[in-house]
Amino acid sequence: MQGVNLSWWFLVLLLLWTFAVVADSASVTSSERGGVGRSQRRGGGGGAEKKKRYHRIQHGQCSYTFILPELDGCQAAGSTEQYGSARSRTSVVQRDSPTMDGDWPTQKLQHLENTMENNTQWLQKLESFVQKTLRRDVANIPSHVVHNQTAAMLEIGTNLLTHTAEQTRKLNVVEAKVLNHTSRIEIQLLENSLSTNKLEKELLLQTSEIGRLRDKNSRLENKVQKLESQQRGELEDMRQEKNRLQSVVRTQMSAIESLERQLRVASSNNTALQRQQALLMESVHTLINMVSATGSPPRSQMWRDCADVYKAGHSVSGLYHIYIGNRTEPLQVYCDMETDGGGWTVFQRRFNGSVDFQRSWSEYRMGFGDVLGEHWLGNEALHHLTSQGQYSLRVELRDWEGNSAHSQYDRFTLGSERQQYRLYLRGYSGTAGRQSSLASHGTRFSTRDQDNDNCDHCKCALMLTGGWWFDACGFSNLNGIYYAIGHNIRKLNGIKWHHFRGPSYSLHSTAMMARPYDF
Ligand SMILES: [Ca+2]
Repeated sequence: MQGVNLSWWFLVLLLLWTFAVVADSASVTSSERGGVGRSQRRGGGGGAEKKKRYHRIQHGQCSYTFILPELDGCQAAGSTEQYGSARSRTSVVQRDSPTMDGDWPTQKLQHLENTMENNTQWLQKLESFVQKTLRRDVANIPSHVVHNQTAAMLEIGTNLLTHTAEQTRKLNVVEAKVLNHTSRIEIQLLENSLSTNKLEKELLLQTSEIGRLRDKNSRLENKVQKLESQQRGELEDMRQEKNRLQSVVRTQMSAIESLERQLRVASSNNTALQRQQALLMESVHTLINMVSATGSPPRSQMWRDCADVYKAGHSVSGLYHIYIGNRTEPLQVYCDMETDGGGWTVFQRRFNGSVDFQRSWSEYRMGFGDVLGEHWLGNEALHHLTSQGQYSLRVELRDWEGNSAHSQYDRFTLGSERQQYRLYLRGYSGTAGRQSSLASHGTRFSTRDQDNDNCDHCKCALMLTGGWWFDACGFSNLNGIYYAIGHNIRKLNGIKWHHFRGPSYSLHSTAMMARPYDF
């Protein structure tokens, strides 16, 4: 009986030790989840009790308490706990959280598998030992003791199996988690490598783009530098050109000033010559008076105009002497004895441009030119002629194409010099336009030195040249500049009769003549 008891106790001790090892393995898994070790064999979780393990067995009326030392090498430190078996086999198990070492799940699994295998071997050994011991001692053991021990053993075995199944389930869960985690990490790694590739490609693209932009920038800088140098050159050229033009302008200005000085001298000379001419004319008139006083013709031959000459039997056009206004001195005139019945006293003729009609007031008053050629009889003589009675006016015109036309006025009177030789006309007819090109309402005579026109802000005699009855400035000027053929178009200051050939056509020949209205 004593031998049976000793064997039994030995068996219980072995079972408890095995159970402690299995409980350690279980606590590894439990601690992985952050939980507190829940081994039912542990007699509480106090700090001091961690060094020792208490196991209590009830056997009939007696209870037995076993105190087992903690296994060597079991330490808890930080995130890692080390567990040692009875054979000092150690392994490292890491927590579920991701760590730097990728092999820890494999190691942990290996460790757990090894532990389970050891446990299984120990269980098998225990079973065989128990069977042997039981067989040897079973005859000596009372049947109720055997029953009790067998029940306790079965209970322990069942607990061990349950625990093993639980461990296996947990192992599966851990394995699945590890696999999930690994695949997640792999996927993440793959994604990371993909995005890294993408970023590298983008980086390459950006680098090439930056290089391209740098090239472009350098090209543009070169271009800008070229343009700047070109502009500098052009600016320099323009500056030189400007200086040259300024010097030319200065030269021109000095030339103009000297010309103006010469012009002033020439005009003063001209005035002196005019004075000399007037003196000579007075001398000539005095001589004519003296001659006529000595030998004046008979009263019957003192014709007042060319109509009288015509009536006296002279029907050939030419130079005749007439005595206007009972004057004693004769006046040489050209008589037209052919046009419209003859008897016309001509006071203006132009046909070749041989005489300059750009004359002063006094010259137009006294008359100028050659009586047989181009001439102006004189405003004073004309005033006296038209004051003798009722006179008509006829204007003969011819253009450069050989066309002739005329304008005729039934009534023609010229005022005195005090009236600025005002022109009065009435009764227009003729072929040189359906209306008169001469103003008929008392237009005054103007020359370059006497502005009597109706233009308030201009001098028609200066613009259109010659002496004439300028209105403002009117439709005619037969005393303008004589332009030769080919130069007579688009000339506003030529010999103009607006209603015959327009405002800018300069005519070939003209004649103005007077004749008594009742001729
Ligand atoms: Ca004026």
